[in-house]
Amino acid sequence: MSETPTFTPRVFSGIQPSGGLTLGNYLGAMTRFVDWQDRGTHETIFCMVDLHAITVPQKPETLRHNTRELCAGFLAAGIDPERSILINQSQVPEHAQLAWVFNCVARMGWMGRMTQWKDKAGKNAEAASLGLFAYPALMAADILIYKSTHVPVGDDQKQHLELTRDIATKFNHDFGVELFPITEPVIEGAATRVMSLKDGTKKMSKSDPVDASRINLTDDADTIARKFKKAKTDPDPLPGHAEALDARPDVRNLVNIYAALDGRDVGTVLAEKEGKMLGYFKQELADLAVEKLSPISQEMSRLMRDPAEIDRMLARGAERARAISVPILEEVYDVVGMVR
Ligand code: AQP
Repeated sequence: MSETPTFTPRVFSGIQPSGGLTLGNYLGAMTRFVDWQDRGTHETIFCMVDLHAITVPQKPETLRHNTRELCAGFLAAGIDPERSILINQSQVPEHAQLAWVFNCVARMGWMGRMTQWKDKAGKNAEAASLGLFAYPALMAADILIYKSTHVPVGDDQKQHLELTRDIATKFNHDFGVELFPITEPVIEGAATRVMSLKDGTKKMSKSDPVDASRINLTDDADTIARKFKKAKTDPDPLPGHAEALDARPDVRNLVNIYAALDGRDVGTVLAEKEGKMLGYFKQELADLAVEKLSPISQEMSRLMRDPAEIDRMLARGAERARAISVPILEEVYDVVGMVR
């Protein structure tokens, strides 16, 4: 009997440069990435997934700008390009090469069931790009081209990670190997799903046409305060425990954001703030958000003054990433039967 292989403990995660970073990306993803890096138990690889961004139309100059700005966001939030590998996906071609192999492993039915595909393609699936449909196979390749063992993400990515596990399992089974690990999704923290400020049942999203629905990491203090002030809520005061927020999704969202920004759990926050009116709480929330986010946005603008330095950093990241991804792709090609 063959022994189960042990995989290098390795964390991978990515963010699309499809717009500016939101508070949802920051709390649901970025702060978790920094935790993993600082824990030092795993190799950490973080990626600007520019190939994912073009599954919907992007203006080339805007995409370049957003990729650099996202890189500045990673750095400003605390990702250290020495301790972590920081890359943009298109500079590591093995992602796309493995994605093709996975396109041939994944089944049409699996892809058709993805809620993100149904949401984004909507009723007009005929007009959506083939890339949007195949998106989860590329995401599986992003993760598995490094044989990543752990992937920290927001709650919305859960289904894509299950699909990544299905692809790894099917590949290993079809070829009688144990080449890929069955990656663990890591969805943790007080803000795994930050909701729109205008609709507490809808995810805060960088491509939402309504800017007031989200906090952008580049928003200034006045804008942050105004957006929280105008966030949808109800006239009741804050309750003393979390269950009482079950029927109040808009208020629950603001409390979750407060707890995540303050590094405390929702129960502790509510025990302290019970009975406060929402107008007052929104002001406190705005002050806390400005305190936490303005050093990040200031650092992002400083870094964006030297885009050539960002490009150099990304080229160096790609070199380090390829030292891992090239041998893994070769292993895959050998297993699949490619002559090389
Ligand atoms: N609202 C959110 N709450 C918590 N986590 C979130 N993430 C995104 N939105 C929230 C997490 O951020 C990481 C990167 O996501 P992404 O930007 O690559 O893709 P997305 O999930 O599709 O995010 P958007 O903002 O909705 O982008 P668009 O509008 O371009 O589709 C992931 O870990 C995600 O879970």
